[in-house]
Amino acid sequence: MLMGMSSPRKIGQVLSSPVPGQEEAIQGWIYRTRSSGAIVFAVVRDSSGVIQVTVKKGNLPEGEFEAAKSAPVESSVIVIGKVFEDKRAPGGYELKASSFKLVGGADPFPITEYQSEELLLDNRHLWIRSREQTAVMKVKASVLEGARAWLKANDFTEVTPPILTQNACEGGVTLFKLKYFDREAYLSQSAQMYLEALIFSLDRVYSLTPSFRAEKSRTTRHLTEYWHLELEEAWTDNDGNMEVQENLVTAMVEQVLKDRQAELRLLGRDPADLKEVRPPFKRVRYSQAIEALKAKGFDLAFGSDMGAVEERAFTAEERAPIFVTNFPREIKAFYMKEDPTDPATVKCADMLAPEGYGEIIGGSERETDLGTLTARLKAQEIPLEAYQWYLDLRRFGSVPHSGFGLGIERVVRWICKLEHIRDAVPFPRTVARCYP
Ligand code: NSS
Repeated sequence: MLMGMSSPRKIGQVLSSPVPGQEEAIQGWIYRTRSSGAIVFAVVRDSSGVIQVTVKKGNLPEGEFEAAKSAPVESSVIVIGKVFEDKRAPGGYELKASSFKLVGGADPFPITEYQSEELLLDNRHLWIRSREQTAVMKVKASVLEGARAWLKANDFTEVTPPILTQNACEGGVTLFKLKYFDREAYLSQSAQMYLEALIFSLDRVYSLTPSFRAEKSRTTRHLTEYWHLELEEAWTDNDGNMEVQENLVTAMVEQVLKDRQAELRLLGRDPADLKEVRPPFKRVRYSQAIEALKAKGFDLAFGSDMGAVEERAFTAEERAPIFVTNFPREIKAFYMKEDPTDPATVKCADMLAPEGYGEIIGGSERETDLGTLTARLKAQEIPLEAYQWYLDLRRFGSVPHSGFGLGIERVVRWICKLEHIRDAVPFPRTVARCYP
């Protein structure tokens, strides 16, 4: 609250319990404005909604009327006025202003109704004020809130791994390299190896950090910087870990359905679409997925990777996420444990979001045997020096354990039904863009 003001209320509060004739103070930004002669209609927004303010000459000091008349969109204002019903106004009520104070004026706003995607991205710092972007950010906050509440209730401890690292957890191709004094280091692709070290004291851990991937390809599901929720648990195999994943994702969706139905609707996502998201999720082996895709006309064989196109086709008809397990060892990371019942494959699972959205989680049981792990690193030509500390974890009380990484923006993209992942983050970082 600003000094000397009678306590302002959120626009959403005013509209949800309107008392005709009652005086209210609001503070916000002009969303739309038009005037005709002695009357100005300004739609004002704040974080909770929009309301129409009617400013009539004679009802307030002349200077304030003139200010209201000439204030451009995105000017910030404090308004006092009485509540009146008006069926044509958004929300069904308006404020008739008795005071209209301009706090910060505005230059002509660079974003008008029809704008190119590029212009919106150049003006991202202003475009994030839009109702769509605001809705996405609220949904994202609920996704994180639902995740943290579930993780706390299930005894996972949040930890803070480093971002500067000398390990390439997910391979050399997508590493952002940097000079670390006289050495080379990278921006973290994954906290996994550090989380693996932390289970020996904390059993069940998770972290929420930015991860970095120097992805050169322009796709609708890759960012170069994204928010990564990673989890690791001791004494758990891949099946137990998949149960954690499906329960966690369900908790995220439930939190959104509890608090953000209006935002989902504004984004064009019918909340009813998400009702089928409840455990257990379907489980399909990679080999079965390949057969199903071959039947759809894809030219694939055991050992082919499943990319965005295959995942889209595979999940198009689904209404809840689906697990694909037992990928071939050759196309998966060095740390995944071989499945003794099917040695060409590893004990892993990707969780694919429905309706064509595709991968949102990559997880696995971890190789615990020192000799096997060393051999896998050598086979993938990974220099062992930087991994000695990691191999120590197998030398001192090695324990069965599993974990996964979930891309927060991938989940938000699916839940909000967004075309492009960049709209799931306020300031997207992609191969083409690091500004603003
Ligand atoms: O590469 S992953 O599949 N797996 C890992 O990084 C493991 N080391 C995680 C772990 O077990 N702790 O990435 C995990 C998820 C993946 O399923 C996506 O949802 C997301 O991270 N991901 C991305 N999101 C946005 N942009 C990009 N470029 C991206 N890459 C992965």
